[in-house]
Amino acid sequence: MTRHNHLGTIYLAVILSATFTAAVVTSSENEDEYLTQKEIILEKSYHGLIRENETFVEITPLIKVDEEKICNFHILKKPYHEIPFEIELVNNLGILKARRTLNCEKRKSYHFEIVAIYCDGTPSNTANVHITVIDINEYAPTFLEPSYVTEVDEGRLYNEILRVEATDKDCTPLFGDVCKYEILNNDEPFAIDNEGSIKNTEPLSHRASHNHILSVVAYDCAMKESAAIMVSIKVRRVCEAKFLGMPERIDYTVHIHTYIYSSTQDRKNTSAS
Ligand SMILES: [Ca+2]
Ligand SMILES: [Ca+2]
Repeated sequence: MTRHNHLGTIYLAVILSATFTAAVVTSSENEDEYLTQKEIILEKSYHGLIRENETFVEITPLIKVDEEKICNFHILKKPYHEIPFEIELVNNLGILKARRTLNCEKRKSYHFEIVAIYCDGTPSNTANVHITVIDINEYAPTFLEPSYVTEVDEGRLYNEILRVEATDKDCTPLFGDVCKYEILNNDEPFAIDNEGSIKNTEPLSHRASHNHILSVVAYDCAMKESAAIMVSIKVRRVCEAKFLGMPERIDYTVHIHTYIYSSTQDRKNTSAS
């Protein structure tokens, strides 16, 4: 082998080696790029809001994908976890919908995972989805009792005659807490506070009215009104003799005692004599 030929062989080997190395580097870069692309298909997590009477989920941020690469979505289901949602690909967006109307009184939020499916069938990275069910005011308050009856003495001012109570089935404080009670009769001497406590605003008279019948309603904090219930307040007559009678009875007992005592003494004296 001449010296020239030997140099030529070395030169060829160097070129081949460089080409091979370049090819390996390019292939590895492509793979990295492919993996990176896979990883950024979905965000780490998405937050959804859905109103109780609707099925469309308003999602933030939007689940944006490239329809040339992505052909579908899947919700990853866990055993025994009901996920009443479905997701479909529409115009490069993942659209989440509830399969039925939801009820925040039963469940206020849902959490599950989704993946995008590449057109070759392989899945993308997974993303968390948190969905909150927004309350709507579908319930009016209802009273614990269908009606209330009580009795009071005439001539007295009470701090509280009785307390009525209503509850509301909605799941948020605005729609589900009872904020106010009201007596609908304008001409009755009673007041009710926001806790449902009823008192009289002037002493009652049995002679003027034996029984006051009030119509009472409750409101939730968004002022949705309940059906009215009846509160019946009977006025007990307070007999004046009741108070005057007490000392008389004591006197009477003392007299009897004195009578018995003196009779016994008399009998003793008689038998002794
Ligand atoms: Ca509700
Ligand atoms: Ca309500």
